[in-house]
Amino acid sequence: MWLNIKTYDQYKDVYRESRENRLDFWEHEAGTYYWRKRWDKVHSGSFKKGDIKWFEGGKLNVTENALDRHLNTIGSKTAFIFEPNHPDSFRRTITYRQLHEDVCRFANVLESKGIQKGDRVCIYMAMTPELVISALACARIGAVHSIVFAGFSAQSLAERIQDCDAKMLITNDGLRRGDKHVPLKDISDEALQNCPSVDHVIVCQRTNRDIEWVEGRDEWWHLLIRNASKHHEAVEMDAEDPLFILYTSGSTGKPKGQMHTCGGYMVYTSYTFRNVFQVAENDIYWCTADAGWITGHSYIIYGPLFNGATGIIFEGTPTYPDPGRFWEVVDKYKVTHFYTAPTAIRALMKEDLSYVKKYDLSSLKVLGTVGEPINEEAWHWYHDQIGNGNCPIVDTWWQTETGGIMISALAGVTPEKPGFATLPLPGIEPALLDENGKLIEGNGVEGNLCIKHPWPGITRSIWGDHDRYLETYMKPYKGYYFTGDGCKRDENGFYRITGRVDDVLNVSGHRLGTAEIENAIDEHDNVVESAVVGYPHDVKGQGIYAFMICEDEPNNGETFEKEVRDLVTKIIGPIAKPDKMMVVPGLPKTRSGKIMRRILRSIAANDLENIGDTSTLLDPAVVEEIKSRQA
Ligand code: 7RM
Repeated sequence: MWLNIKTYDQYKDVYRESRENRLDFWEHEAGTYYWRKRWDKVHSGSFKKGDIKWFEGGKLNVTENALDRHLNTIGSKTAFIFEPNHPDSFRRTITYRQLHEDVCRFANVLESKGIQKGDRVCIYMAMTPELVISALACARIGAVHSIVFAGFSAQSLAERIQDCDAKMLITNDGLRRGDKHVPLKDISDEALQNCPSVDHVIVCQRTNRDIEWVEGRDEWWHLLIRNASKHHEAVEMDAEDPLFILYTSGSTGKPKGQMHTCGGYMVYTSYTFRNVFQVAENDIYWCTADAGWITGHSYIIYGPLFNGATGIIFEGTPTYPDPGRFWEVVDKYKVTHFYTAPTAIRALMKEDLSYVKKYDLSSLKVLGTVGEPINEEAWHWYHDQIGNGNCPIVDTWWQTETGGIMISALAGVTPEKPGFATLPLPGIEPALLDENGKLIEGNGVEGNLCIKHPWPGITRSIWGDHDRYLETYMKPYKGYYFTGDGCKRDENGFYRITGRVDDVLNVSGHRLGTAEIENAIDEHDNVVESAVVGYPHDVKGQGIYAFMICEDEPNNGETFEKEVRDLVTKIIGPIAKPDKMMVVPGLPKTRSGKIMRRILRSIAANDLENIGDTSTLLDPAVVEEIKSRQA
């Protein structure tokens, strides 16, 4: 029987059991899936060595668990409801049986193009069912998918394709999000000029705009699937074979390709989805994330399908055609579970309440948040106005690296507390450590959040750079996994994530490295050096503030700022554009040349009184000059 925790007492019991007998706990959970061959060893490896394995020797295909297994029981149940960008465009529902057929067809197409087990396939698409079908078809043939968020630029796309040597790119002619049009095929063409590894491009029609065509390389999705068989025997995978790569920003250098594997990721996303959201048989579950992020992977695609849930794939935005869009969709489909980002809540609570009141939201049973800390004001608005005061809110803390939810209330089962992710899931043991690596025990404390023991969903490596994996996660606190987040544990043992303690920004729930943005800004001819920090922003959570040293003082400040914004958009994408900029004569640096970001953060937050000690700086006068420019 699948574990489905239904009471707080049961949670406490299961948590204790999982702690006393961790491997039995995971083995039992894994035993509920369809394995072609059972594993030889539940778990091996450690954080110290960074060689973590789960269910080694087990053979499976995740799509048999997401699709085939359901055919005899819920084949005619809706797997996905597709809601397009514009409410008047064509919408459709897809049953488990249809989805299975579509995935099999496309798996045959991929194989006919020479894609084999282990090959990488890059997916750069609109939020439509074809994106999900592409990912699942890769999983079915054992190809490793790398989904790239369709808001990234040609250069970012190229970088991600090159890093994993993808052989194929699947894209759309274009997409519409809100009133914007994104020419995905044009962007892909530009990216592919520098990607010799790609020899096939499959284009799925979405906007019917004119596009360039490379004969022999490009082919239409709809023509390819026409003659493809709807039967496909899933390729047998080892539990530890890679399932996908997903790039995420870190504090230094280029984005890291997080590598997730078949067996552990399946067990972990399925277990967490079931227990956190408590979705019942006829519920309608809606996660508003984009499939280009880990939330979309784990809680639009994989977790819900393993559990046979009905989910919504939403192509649009919270504010198009008006700020009532989310609530209109909730009303239309009688959504029971709604999972979104705090930034969306903060943006919508600024709008007139009539956009909420116009719709019947009484179908809602559970609300969720993810991606960043939620402030109490937004929590209460969500709870009162959207949940009508009677829906539990699950504030789910996790990361691309963790594969699935780690700290969260279980909806309606365990207690909630505004601003707190609350308690760890059974199987997960958080630990707080101080700067010196000392374990902080007891309650009412604060420290750097680490995890004590490996769990099945953890990323196994950074694609092509295992040393960086060890450096980033395993070395900072020996014997622990380091999350990069700061965290409080209150008197009752509830956890509150306070934000990153490294140079990673969280802008509207999007994770961005300061170094990446700085590298982009430094490409400007007139920029000598730059430093990027976050500052509190009432909708985005964090805004981006760029301090720049220029070769020549720009004669037109506005033109210069626009050039920098355009440059960052071109190199990374619009999400990384600085909100505020300042040209400075110098940056606050230590004698060893390290930029003192703490000082820049205070200035960016306009917290000029609390800049602190500047005596260790190479040139303390720089700070006075920057302060006077800010004022
Ligand atoms: C799922 C996701 C991970 C970072 C993480 C945190 C922050 C995520 C919460 C949160 C406070 C939360 N993956 N974060 N969830 N902070 N409360 N419930 O977002 O890899 O893109 O980002 O996001 O800083 O380290 S991610």
